[in-house]
Amino acid sequence: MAVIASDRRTLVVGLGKTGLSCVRYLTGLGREVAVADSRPRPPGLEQLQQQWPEVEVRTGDFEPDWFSGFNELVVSPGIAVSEPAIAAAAKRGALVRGDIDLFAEAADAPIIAITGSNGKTTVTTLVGELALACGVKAAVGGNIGTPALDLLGEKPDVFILELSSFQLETTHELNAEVATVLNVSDDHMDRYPSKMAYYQAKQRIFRGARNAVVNLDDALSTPMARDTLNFICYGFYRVNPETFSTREDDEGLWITWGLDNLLNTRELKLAGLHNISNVMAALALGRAAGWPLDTMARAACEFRGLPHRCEPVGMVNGVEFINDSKGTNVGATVAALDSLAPGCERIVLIAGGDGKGADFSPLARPVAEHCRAVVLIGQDADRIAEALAGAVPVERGDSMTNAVELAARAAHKGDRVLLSPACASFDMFSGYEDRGNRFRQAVGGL
Ligand code: UMA
Ligand code: ADP
Repeated sequence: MAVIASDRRTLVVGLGKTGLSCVRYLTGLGREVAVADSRPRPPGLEQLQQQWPEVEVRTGDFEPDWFSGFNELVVSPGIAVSEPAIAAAAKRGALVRGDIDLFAEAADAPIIAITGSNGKTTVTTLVGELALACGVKAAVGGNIGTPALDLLGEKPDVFILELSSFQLETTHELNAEVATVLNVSDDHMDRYPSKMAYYQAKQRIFRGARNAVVNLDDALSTPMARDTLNFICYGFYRVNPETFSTREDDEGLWITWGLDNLLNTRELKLAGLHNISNVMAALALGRAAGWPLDTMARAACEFRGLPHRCEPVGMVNGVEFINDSKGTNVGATVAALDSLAPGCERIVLIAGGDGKGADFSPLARPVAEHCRAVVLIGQDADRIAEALAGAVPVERGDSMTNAVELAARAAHKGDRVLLSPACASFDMFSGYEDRGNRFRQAVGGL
């Protein structure tokens, strides 16, 4: 590749997966880059020093003076742009952007972009499966795992991106073929000054988009600026032309497209109403991309879902244990409780961890309606107990093993024990997978 002379010095802020992908991409274009990370030994440091020894790296506290020597900052999602050194550079006129902004500039295939407080990974993975079934070569990445810039080399027919509010904050113009905000409920309130700021970050996904997929059951999913956007809508019990919806008859609940039944939800391997909503969203995204409906419907029925998301992990003494460790905010746990209650007597909920500043009060209604008892773990156990206001008996677990034992003791035959923490896991575990795996192990040990 020809080296392009650069008139810009770029500082890559953050050296996680995203930072490395930015260095790889920018140095590949012949651009001069340096790296800053506030952690003393950030992940990827050794790889950076081996592969790009010429790239200057500074670790530890951000130095505003050093930052001011750059006219472009590419900031990783784990770092808020309100960080004083970044805010000062922006004030001075530096361009502050993220990896998705770089990606959008370079992408040479249509982008399907998915955000939302919950269901992003499920819908992104499912849209990838639909593409495969339709014979479309798709590159799937973003918040789901592979940094977007690392997808460019795949030369796909379509990019399918899961995007977080953090990634969207630093994206100026995504220009997606189709974009969606699946739903909005509180999350990351430790990072945003207000709910509005979080909501506005999500709305940036529609910038420059051609089509929007809109969830009629969540008003906050509608694009604020809609002039040039074509809408494809979905929602429960709203049968209408150009809409994915549901209708019930003696054969059960159908997903419809326009006035026609498309698939019977009994054929789905995914469980729960929230997953029917996810399937409608995925079909609508595929429809906007021009993929055939019947092939998509067949592929949706084959999709088994992902681990740690309402995943059955065992049956002990007539009690079913369900791992929803990825339920890391209040909205996810409300959805899990409402979705799983119809299939059992009562639920014993295990919840708690780091609530990221959330308001737990929306848990009170589904807990009172569906739960026999609640076992709380982690740093925000007291705040959750307060929000539940004595609706059902509450116990404290001091480890996952202890919590599972307490929950098993409280449960009756025909109940479900559900781990759906409504919180991040980092106060007790290395991540949601670790938390879910320990739950599974504890169930195995009963
Ligand atoms: N950090 C510092 N100082 C720094 C840089 C980072 O303390 O200078 C910390 C951050 O606060 C964070 C951690 O390091 O706790 C990782 O941040 P990062 O930006 O380096 O993360 P990456 O390794 O680049 O991974 C990111 C996404 N991580 C975050 O948004 C925190 C990954 O999503 C994503 O898969 C990856 O880019 C590829 O696109 C993970 C995530 O937790 C799964 N996302 C959040 C969520 O889903 O709720 C938004
Ligand atoms: P994300 O990537 O947005 O975190 P996931 O697909 O990983 O979403 O699902 C995370 C959790 O959110 C699941 O454990 C499930 O309980 C819940 N969930 C999934 N889809 C939805 C939805 N459409 N509405 C509400 N909650 C959902």
